[in-house]
Amino acid sequence: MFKKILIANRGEIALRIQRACREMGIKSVVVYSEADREAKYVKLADEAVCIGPAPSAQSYLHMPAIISAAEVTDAEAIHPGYGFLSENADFAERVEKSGFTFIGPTPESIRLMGDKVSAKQAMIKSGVPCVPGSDGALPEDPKEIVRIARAIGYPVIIKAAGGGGGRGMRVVHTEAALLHAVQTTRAEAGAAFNNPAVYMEKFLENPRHIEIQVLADQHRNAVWLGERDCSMQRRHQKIIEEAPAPGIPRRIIERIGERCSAACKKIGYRGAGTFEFLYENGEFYFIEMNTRVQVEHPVTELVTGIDIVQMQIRVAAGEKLPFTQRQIEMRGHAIECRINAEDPYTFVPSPGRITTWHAPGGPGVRVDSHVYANYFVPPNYDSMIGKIIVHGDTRGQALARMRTALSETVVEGISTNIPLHRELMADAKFVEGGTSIHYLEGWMAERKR
Ligand code: MV4
Repeated sequence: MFKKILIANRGEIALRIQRACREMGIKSVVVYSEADREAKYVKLADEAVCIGPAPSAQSYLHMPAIISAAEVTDAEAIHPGYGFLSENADFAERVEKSGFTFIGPTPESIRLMGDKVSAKQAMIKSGVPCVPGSDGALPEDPKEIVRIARAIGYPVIIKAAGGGGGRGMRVVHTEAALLHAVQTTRAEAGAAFNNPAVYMEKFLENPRHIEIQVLADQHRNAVWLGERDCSMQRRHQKIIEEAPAPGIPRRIIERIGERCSAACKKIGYRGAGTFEFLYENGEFYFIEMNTRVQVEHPVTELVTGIDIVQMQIRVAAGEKLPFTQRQIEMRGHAIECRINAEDPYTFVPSPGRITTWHAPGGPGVRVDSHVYANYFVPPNYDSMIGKIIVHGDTRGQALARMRTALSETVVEGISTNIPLHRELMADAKFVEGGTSIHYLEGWMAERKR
């Protein structure tokens, strides 16, 4: 096992990874920008290295600074967390070429999944059901494009191969709008991702976003750890996640979970990963794979009892997964609310000094946060200041625990979205379960302040 790991990230996930290291007897080095000097995880780390000024391009995205920090501190491995460089194949490659272990998949896997066209082709080959669409990237020939769209049937969606997470897509409802949409998406994709390739899918009008968590080791073992329902989102920012997904029959989930673990074996995947699906009318359709630990991983940890971050570290060190699929049991229900420093009505970020911070507690309540009273939320990064995650025997108990937890939470000095979460935990449709990806935006349009 590693003796020392460098954590190439900030915020709550830097603290989360540090806690995993500490429990495993591994020393941790954190890197931080000048804006994060007073962050708790910087104070708590065994070692801390300042890697540059506040703008992430000059700090958390600056590969040479991070690799130098690993060199001067004698770290053996680098954990990228989520965001920043976590899904950057070039970074993974440079980490490994510099003699460190990248805690994550191989650069080849990251590259395969980073290109959404090659990802989808790999999934089709591996038996994972995908959204019906073009066979690979769209050709240049306009006649061919029209023919493909007719075969799929309108509405269709044009997506950039280099996009993902909601970037670089365009819905097309009629043939009259098709070619212009393809052209525009191509141009934007070329500029944004340096890759003009686009592909086409049937546009699913009212799906849910369900994802499957997987873990794989370097010995061809792979398991799936259940699903998460991440449909409560606004502008591709998830705000509530839960496990299991309400109302989906277990046999359907099991069938798709088995397909995901089989695909991991087939492509030689290692580490933690997430298969993202759209779920509509009882069917799962693969859209993308994330090759990192995700913000919402704790809901899976609470229902499985498995520490996903520790598992990432163990499999990166070459250990075998310490359990088989049959030994994984899902228990109860977990819900996560992301706490953002933002106006609860306008969603405008609200950085600044936190004057009061009272975190909730009690049975089945977990708080993953790096902030504290008198902490200054810097304006330079995303606005998430923590997550409240609850677990209960049933979804009803988890909801009740979340309501209590939210009622106990006090944050002063900045605005947060806690009032929004309080309203949503009382919303009849959310409480019923099974809302689609469009529910939150519709709810907000109707909402009264
Ligand atoms: C789709 C879709 C409908 N049909 N693909 C958005 C993010 C990216 N991961 C894929 N996305 C979508 N792809 C087809 N064929 C609708 C979305 C989508 C979405 C997906 C997941 C979560 C939130 C979303 C919000 C709007 C659109």
